[in-house]
Amino acid sequence: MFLMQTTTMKPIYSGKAKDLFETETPEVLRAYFRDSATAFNAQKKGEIQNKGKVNATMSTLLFNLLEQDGIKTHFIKQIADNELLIKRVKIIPLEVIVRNIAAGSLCKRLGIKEGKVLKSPIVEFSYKNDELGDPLLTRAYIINALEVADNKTLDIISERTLKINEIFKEFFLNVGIKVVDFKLEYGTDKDSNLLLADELSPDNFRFWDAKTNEKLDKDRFRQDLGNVEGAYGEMLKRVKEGLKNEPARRRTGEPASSQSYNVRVQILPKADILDPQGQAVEKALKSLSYSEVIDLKIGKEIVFKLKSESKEKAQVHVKEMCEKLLANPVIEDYKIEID
Ligand code: ADP
Ligand code: AIR
Ligand code: ASP
Repeated sequence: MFLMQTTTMKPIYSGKAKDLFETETPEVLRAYFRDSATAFNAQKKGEIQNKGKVNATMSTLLFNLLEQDGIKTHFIKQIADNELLIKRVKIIPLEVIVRNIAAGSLCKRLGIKEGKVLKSPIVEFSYKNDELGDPLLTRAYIINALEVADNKTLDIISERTLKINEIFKEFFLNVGIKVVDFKLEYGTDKDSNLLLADELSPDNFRFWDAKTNEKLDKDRFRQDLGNVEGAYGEMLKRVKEGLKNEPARRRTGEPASSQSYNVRVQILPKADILDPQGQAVEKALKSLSYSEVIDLKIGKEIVFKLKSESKEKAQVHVKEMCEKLLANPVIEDYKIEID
């Protein structure tokens, strides 16, 4: 029904990365993804070759993935390399951000080191307003000052965003990628249905390689890290690879090719932390004339088996376990061995 769209040439909206056009059908828009890139609320501008095509294609694949899991989105169809047909919505002017690992503005705001695994995923809301620098909002600001959503809508958005986060965390870990954080936009269609809108791409996600922590997203552009195009291309490749395993996982309801790994976690007090037990043993050894013993530390070793789809996924999960429970990262170092 939407295949024969003739479209107007003048965009009804031209944003920092996309142009929106009307079509013959009032409730359908055409989104054209450009190669232009901005950062820091358009203070930094540039081009990322092939970005439009990569972002339109990745959005298509990821919106489809979410739809299969029952998430309602604005996506209709990819009609060209750079172009999608989408359902027109009234965008709620909120940037809905979910974070699994500390990075970006959270680190700046709280002085936390980049890379800290958060105790549990955080959902936060910013005002989608470039002139004001997309300020962080409280619920009261949204409900009583801006009046752009009520409490119930925010509950639904938060719950849906966390579900999307779980889908993406699992999907990307299977292809060796950690989902650090991402930004979503929601809107309502003419029948007041709440739909996930905008795009799903390295422009609005932070993706790190699970093994090397290499950044594979727009931070390469923001921080002048080089090889921006390569990173975007690599992410599209991983998404395609992940989708090859998807049907099998969905049929069985089991994680794809789950296997068992032997895990060994060694925990020791940090170098500058007092270790009275270690000191006592060192002293005792010295009194037995083993004077060559220095810097003795006493720690613990935890061993277990772990079912996981991949070694990378196991590595990430065990690290999370260490940060949350097995070790005290303030005073203890840990070493993980998996085979
Ligand atoms: P920005 O406006 O932040 O510069 P873009 O260049 O990506 O961003 O422009 C796309 C615009 O389209 C965004 O403002 C986004 O909120 C809006 N948008 C996304 N999906 C829809 C939709 N289904 N209907 C209407 N507007 C949408
Ligand atoms: N984001 C926020 N505004 C625009 C975008 N794309 C995304 C970033 C990052 C997440 O939201 O790409 O994935 C959190 O951004 P920040 O800057 O708040 O840390
Ligand atoms: N907010 C987006 C970013 O930081 C775009 C922009 O700031 O211009 O990537």
